[in-house]
Amino acid sequence: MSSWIDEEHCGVRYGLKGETLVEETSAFQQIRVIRSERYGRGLLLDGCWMTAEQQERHYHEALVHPALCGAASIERVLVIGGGDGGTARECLRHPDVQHLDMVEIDGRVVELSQEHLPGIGGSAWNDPRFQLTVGDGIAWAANAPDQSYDVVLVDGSDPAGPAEGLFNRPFFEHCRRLLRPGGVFGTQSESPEAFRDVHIAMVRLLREVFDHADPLYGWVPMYPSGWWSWTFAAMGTPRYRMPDPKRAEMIGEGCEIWSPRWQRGGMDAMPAFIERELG
Ligand code: SPD
Repeated sequence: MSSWIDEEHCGVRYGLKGETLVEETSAFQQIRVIRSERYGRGLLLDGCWMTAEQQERHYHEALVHPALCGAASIERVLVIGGGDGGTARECLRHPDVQHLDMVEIDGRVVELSQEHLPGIGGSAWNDPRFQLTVGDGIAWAANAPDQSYDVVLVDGSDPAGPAEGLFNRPFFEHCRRLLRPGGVFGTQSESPEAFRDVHIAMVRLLREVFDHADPLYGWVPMYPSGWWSWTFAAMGTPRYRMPDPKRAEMIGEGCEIWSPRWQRGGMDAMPAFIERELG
């Protein structure tokens, strides 16, 4: 039976009509898998929209390709979070990736995604380059050796519950330490409207920790306000601004949203109020 399934945020509801397929509480959070009329099957964590089959590309392509097309080398990639598999899937479309570590804290998110949303992770789950660790990504970042990755991507949820530690200085400093020269860091950086203060604080902090950090603006229609951002950071040169033409061509055909042109526009689309606040 269809009914409204909503995320409530600051007095506004963001909803899809559909039915709940699974609802359970893991050791970390409440997990809900739904089937919606408009966007296919979807996933909510602690009542917040994470993904849906017919909308996930807006999010995953935007998080992955600026980093993977920009970094000097992309042999070794680390994904923190990303339990639905969509970020890993997009990374592994790049043939130059030789090894991808994904560290997801909640094994139930992985299991339920594999069972109910198999198209999101797609072939990533069985890719020989893919190594899943169910564990704490913050501890992983703190303990991994210096310069052990070319790209570090953070695909977490909002800054509450298990994802809270993915938004602070010590974590970002470890991510910087993990990068090889020419490496790129990328993270989802919340909505410039619905999470305005969190978004601005994140960009400011990343600009303090790295030589360069720039947000990219796009849309994930089911997220609060629909207006979303991802922020990329690097030392030395802002390589994430300059997609390698060969890599871009290789993956471009299979992208629904991302293209070098879309990325340029999204990075130029910083609203005036944020430009002013960032100085
Ligand atoms: N408010 C939603 C933020 C969600 C970010 N992660 C989504 C997971 C998709 N792989």
